[in-house]
Amino acid sequence: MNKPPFQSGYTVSDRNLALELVRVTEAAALKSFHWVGLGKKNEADAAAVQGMRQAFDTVAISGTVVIGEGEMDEAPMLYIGEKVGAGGPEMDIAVDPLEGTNLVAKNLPNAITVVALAEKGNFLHAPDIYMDKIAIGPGYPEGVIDIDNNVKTNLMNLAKAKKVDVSDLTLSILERERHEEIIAKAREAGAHVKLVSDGDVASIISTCLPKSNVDIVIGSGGAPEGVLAAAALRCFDGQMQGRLLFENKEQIDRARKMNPLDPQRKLSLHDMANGNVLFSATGVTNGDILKGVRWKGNHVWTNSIVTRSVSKTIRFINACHDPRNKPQTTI
Ligand code: VTB
Ligand code: MG
Ligand code: MG
Repeated sequence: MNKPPFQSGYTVSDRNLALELVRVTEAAALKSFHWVGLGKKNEADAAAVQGMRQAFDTVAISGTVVIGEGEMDEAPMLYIGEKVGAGGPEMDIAVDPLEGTNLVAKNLPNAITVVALAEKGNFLHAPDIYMDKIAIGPGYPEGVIDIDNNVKTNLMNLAKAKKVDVSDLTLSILERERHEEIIAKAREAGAHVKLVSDGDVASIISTCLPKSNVDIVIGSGGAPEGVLAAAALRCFDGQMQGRLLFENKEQIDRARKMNPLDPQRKLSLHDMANGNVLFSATGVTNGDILKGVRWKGNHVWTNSIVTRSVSKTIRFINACHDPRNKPQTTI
């Protein structure tokens, strides 16, 4: 195992922790890309989890997974409550080792590996249920979007703030039956609709980057993915709101135990990811925000994005890896 760089380890505000985090998402991507297009989403996911888990062992932190692969009895690694890191300051960790397992299985765009860090107690403890989400990129006045407004109103307010017509806006949404009404209403209002089969974290990030035409993301997806997207948007200065979608009272009671505040309230970015936040993602398949893993001869290329809420610097990191030089636990 690598020695921690400092005796005391990293705190969330140490800027070089960002590079360590890139190694973690790279490690997950370098393991899972072997499964691209093989139709085996669980194997791809397991490989990503293994890569990510190993890479954490070399980082000088004491992390606790708060958004992870499930409960202790349902996930062998990176389960909620699991301790990761080589030792150091305590912090909370949110992971989706492979966001878009289907995308890898089918070799479709936008599969990414994702990690976010925050100081203890600063991530929403989101149960594995759905969350209603609405998100836009940076540069708009606060309050342009509201999860309680209908889709037409949100589109009109955004168009006004952007000084364009609704017909100049693109809304990205997961292609699901439950979204049929939103899709119809958005088209009725004149917006372009981009349907994606999976991966709303990448969609939400894409509202913040000039690499895509996506202006707004609306609709429900995984609640853990909502927290990860919120962590990203804290760093990119985007806007987002969420609301957990409970199916029964048992789920509500459970969420209430995990979080002190009313779990059914409208969630702001800061309700989901507060304080100092770090975010890193690496592309597995080519996508709107990142290139996927590519291999040429003995070299494997990765493309990652890493950012910190304190500086809001957005770094894209291209790396060329030579797997022959990498012992199992280091990337
Ligand atoms: C959501 C979305 C993810 O899977 O969790 C989705 O947030 C699952 O939704 O980005 P369904 O149950 O409707 O399929 C992703 O698309 C990929 O993990
Ligand atoms: Mg996952
Ligand atoms: Mg996911």
